[in-house]
Amino acid sequence: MTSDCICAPATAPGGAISIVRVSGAGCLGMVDTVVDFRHGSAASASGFNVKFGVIPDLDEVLVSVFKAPHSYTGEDMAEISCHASPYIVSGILDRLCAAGCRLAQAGEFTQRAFVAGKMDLSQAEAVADLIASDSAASHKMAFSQLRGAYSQKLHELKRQMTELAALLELELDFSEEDVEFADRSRLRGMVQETLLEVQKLAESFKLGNAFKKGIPVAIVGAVNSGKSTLLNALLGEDRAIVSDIPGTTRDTVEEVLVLNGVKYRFIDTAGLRETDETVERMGIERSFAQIGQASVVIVLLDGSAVSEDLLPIVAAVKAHLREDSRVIWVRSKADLLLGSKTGCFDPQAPVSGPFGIRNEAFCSRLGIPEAIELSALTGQGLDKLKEAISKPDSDSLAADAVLVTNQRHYDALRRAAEDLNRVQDGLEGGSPTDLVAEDLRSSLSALGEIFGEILPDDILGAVFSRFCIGK
Ligand SMILES: Nc1nc2c(ncn2[C@@H]2O[C@H](COP(=O)(O)OP(=O)(O)OP(=O)(O)O)[C@@H](O)[C@H]2O)c(=O)[nH]1
Ligand SMILES: [Mg+2]
Repeated sequence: MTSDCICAPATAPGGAISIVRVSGAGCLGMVDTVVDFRHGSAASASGFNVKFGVIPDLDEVLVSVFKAPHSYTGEDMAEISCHASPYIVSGILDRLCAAGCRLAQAGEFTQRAFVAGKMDLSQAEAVADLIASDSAASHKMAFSQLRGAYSQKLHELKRQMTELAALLELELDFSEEDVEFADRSRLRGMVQETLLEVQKLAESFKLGNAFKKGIPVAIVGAVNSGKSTLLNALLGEDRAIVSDIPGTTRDTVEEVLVLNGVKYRFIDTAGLRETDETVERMGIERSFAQIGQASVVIVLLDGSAVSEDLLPIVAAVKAHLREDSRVIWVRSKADLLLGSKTGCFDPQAPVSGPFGIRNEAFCSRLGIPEAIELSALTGQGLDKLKEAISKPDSDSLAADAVLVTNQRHYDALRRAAEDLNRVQDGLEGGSPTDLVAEDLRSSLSALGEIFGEILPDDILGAVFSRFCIGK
């Protein structure tokens, strides 16, 4: 274990109180040279202790003392709570350094906790994610990873694979006698089961990553269909330029919004229409690209337009949609619909004509399953739209499934799956047992990388450099 003592501010500038953290064997003696305690000393304190003290000519402080091994890093530690003046904080750090500490690097406290076996690497990464979490979804995923739900799932998979490896090794031991010791069909069943679980976990990265970074939602439709007005209504502010001139939005405009605890990246796009104008054409190409990339696509169809005129828009959107994206069809400008003062469609109104057509007829003419009637101007239908966007995501988040949120884990899981695939092929094709066992070992070590069991120092360094100083 590293024996030098490190110190760092653990709180960001601002606020009323700041905390300076110190860790390492002998650090409490260094704290004693900096702080005059009214009773006793930090070094002589036992277990966990909070002590009042004075730093001469600088500040009055409260020092929380944590004796090894019952601390975050597993080493002797102290947290000095002082008044939040940058002058005081740097003064304390100067004095601690003069007493023998050095300034900690980013993530060094958590790295020590990992080295001391206080947490595995995936839990250490969850600490950084927890600090960065900005929605109920990202917080929930980071917190459950920190509490070990994710590690438990991986340990279970590892246990299954170790069992497999043991069966294969057993066969290897008896190979000279030319006997197939393990029951190959049972082995195949176990590999298949484990492979499916590893693949499922790897696939969950798409959702987990989207929850963490914000699920992309594209707002698309013909020019003047009300896309920018809708973005502004969702945000509750005038973010995008709105005008009755068709082709107002030329480039994509992106804003983040949290709905039902889930973070979304709303992307307003250039309106779709035939044009020879080069810049507008480029904007429209970007709109098509967004349709292909977004997880959720809101298609605005001007409810006051002649529905047949919208057919090319529906066709163009469908042609660019990804198979796994969610489409929400919206009949916009619902306040303009005939027979409606409030914006609600009057069921007694005629079923044909540009303004009077009922929603069901509107949808069936366009060949779409259903459309939310919305007026971004009056707010009618806005809650229904928000619900349609966020309900499926908040439901899948509530399902308590273990989700992969980290690219490094995803890469390791994919490698583990590839190795297991080879194991499966090897068993099917009757490959020599030692080759199959080799692939199995390689898949086990890929899984072990997630916990940080076998990991080169440079990867460890890269993981911890994502942290802030003081964590
Ligand atoms: N009555 C009514 N008018 C609306 C509604 N939404 C937008 N408009 C009007 O429709 C016109 C076009 O609105 P925008 O939001 O700029 O439309 P857009 O789809 O972003 O248009 P482009 O950027 O040109 O593609 C503006 O005059 C808006 O005030 C609505 O719900 N009801
Ligand atoms: Mg616009």
